[in-house]
Amino acid sequence: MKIIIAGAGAMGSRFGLMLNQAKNDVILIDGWQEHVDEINKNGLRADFNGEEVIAKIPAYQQDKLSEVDFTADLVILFTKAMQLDAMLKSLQPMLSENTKVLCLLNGIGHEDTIKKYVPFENILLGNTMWTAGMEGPGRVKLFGTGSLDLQNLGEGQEEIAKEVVAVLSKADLHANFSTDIISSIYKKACVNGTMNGLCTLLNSNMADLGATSFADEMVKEIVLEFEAIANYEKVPFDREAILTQIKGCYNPETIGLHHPSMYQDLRINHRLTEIDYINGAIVRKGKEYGIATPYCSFLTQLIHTKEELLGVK
Ligand code: NAD
Ligand code: AOT
Repeated sequence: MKIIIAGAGAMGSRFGLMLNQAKNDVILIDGWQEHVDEINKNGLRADFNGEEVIAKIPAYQQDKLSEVDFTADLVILFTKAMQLDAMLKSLQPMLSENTKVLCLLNGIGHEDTIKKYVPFENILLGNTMWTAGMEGPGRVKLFGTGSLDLQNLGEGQEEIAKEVVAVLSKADLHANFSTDIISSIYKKACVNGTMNGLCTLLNSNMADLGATSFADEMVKEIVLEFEAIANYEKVPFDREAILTQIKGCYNPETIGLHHPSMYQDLRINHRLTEIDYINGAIVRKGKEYGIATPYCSFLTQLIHTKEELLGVK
C-alpha cells in the first residue's frame, strides 16, 4: 500500500518504520526541518526493542509538498493535536478522491477538524495503545508492544477499513476493526485524562501515582466527568473496564515506570501539551451540555498555568 505518515514524530516514526519493514511504499511528512533533514541524510534511526535499526524512508517538509509526486492510498495522521489543522491544510495537494485518512491521535473530537479537509467517506478514526519516544532529530526509541482499533466514519466503507486493518496487522501493528470507535476513543481519553495531567503536575510516573492513597479517588472523579459527557452523547461507556484499564497503567512490570507523553512534552521538552483536546474537550462539552466538570476544568487550568510558568509557547 502507498502510505503517507503525516506527522513523523515518535509515533509516526514507529508506524512508518514498521510499515516500511512490511514492504509498503511509505513516505514521511513532517514540519520539523532538522528531523526531516536528518532522516534524509542518515535514515530514520531507531532503538527498536534494543536492536539498532536504520530505515531509508523519504521524508518531506510539510510546507514543501507541491512538487512531491506520490498518490497515497492511505494517510496516517500522527501530529500532536494542536498541529493537526495545519498538517491537513498542507496535505491538500497530496489527497486524491480515493485517499483514506486514518487519525490515531490521542484526544476527543479530531473528526471535526478532519471533516474540513477530507470527504466524510474517506475518514477512518482510531486509537492506539502503542507507545514511542523521540531521542532527537532522526532518532526514536521503540520498545514494548501495542495494538490499535479503527473504524470507518462513512457508511458502507467497512471493507476499506478492514483492508487497512489487514495492512497494519501484516506489519505487526496488531490492528482490530472496531464497531464502536468513539467508545474506544473515550476509553483511551480516560487513560490520558487521568494519567497525563496528574503525572505531569505531580512530577511522577504512573506506578508512583497509583501507589498513593489519593489516586483512586481523583481518577474516579475525573472518569465520572468523562462518563457524564459520554452518556449525554449516547456513547457507550463501561466505567469498570475503564477503571481497570487505568489501574493496569500502575503496573511497574509493564508501563507503570513510563512517564506519559504530556510529562515528556511539558517537563522534559518544554513543549505545549494536548490538554485542551483531552480534559479541555470535556470542559467545553460540559459547558455546551450544562454538565459540571470541575476536576477536568481544574486540571486543564493547572496544566496551562504550568505551561505559562515554564514559558512554553
Ligand atoms: P511527537 O511530539 O513525537 O511528534 C509530533 C510532532 O512534533 C512531529 O511532527 C514531530 O516531528 C514534532 N516534534 C517532536 N519533537 C520535536 C522537537 N523537539 N522540536 C520540534 N518538533 C518536534 O508526538 P507523538 O508522541 O508521536 O504523538 C503523536 C500523537 O500520538 C499525539 O496525539 C499523542 O498523544 C499520540 N500518542 C502518543 C503516544 C506515545 O507514546 N508517544 C502513544 C499513543 C498516542
Ligand atoms: C499510554 N500513554 O497515550 C499509551 O503517554 O500519551 C501517552 C499515552 C498506551 C497505554 C497507556 C498509556
